[in-house]
Amino acid sequence: MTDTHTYIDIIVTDPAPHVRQITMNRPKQLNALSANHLHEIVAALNAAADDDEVRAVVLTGGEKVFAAGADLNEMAKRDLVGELKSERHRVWDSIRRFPKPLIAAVNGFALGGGCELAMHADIIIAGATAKFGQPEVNVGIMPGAGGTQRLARTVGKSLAMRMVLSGEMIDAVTALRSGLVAEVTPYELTIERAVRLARTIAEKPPISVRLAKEAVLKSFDLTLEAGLDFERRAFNIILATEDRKEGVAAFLEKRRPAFKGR
Ligand code: CO8
Repeated sequence: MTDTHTYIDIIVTDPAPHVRQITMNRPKQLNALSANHLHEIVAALNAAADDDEVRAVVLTGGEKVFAAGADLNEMAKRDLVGELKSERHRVWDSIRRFPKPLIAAVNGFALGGGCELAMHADIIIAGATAKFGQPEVNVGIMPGAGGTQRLARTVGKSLAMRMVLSGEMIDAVTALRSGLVAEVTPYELTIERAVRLARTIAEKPPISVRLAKEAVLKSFDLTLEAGLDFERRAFNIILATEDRKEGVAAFLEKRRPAFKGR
């Protein structure tokens, strides 16, 4: 089933079997994340979550920019009272809770909220031109969508501090070395590689993938003991699936498995 919503700021396509692609498309504003833009991304993710045909999602932007952060025209109007009443955090929570594999394919700038959005993905594939940064201090604010927490957990304290306190950007090679991204590709191949990876993941048993994603994410929140406990329970749940029987049987019978997602 394709996504039948009408969008203004994003383009939704199905580039491969079981793979959905969400392309941010506000080129004049460098994909700045306005409230509508973020709502559309969440609507598309919700549609992908509800669609059994979709097993992995690629989120990408343009050639020169993934996303240049919060929309600074909207930011100019934000104040404390408005922020306290705002439901904005729910938008980010929805992205955080997206249950299927989410791959960010990043070319060009991923700045501020754009870098934070990329970090909400499970895997980041970066084009060689990618630049990541948390430049909020340059405009008198600080990261507000998880940048301080996710960056420190991902690249370590020193590099996170450098980026958050100075606003300096890092290039794709530094992002790879620091573990922010999984792979660097020539920029013209970034989306193709991300879709291929999504396709590989989409061929795996969906329940295994879903619980494995959840288990890896738990490692950011839980103690090792609690995380191992979660993993053990998730593993036991998977033992009850038809796909587990099919996977092992196919291996022993030397054929390709046909996973059904149950
Ligand atoms: N918001 C609104 N418009 C923007 C933004 C933005 N974040 N970034 C660029 N634009 C607009 C520019 O105003 C310009 O518009 P116009 O053509 O009408 O003058 C157009 O996009 C092109 O921009 P530039 O001319 O500046 O393009 P350059 O190629 O020279 O520079 C840069 C590209 C380096 C990306 C530069 O545009 C830049 O530094 N942008 C701002 C980046 C930034 O500071 N981002 C952080 C914003 S704060 C934030 O993200 C806080 C997150 C908090 C929670 C998340 C909420 C979503």
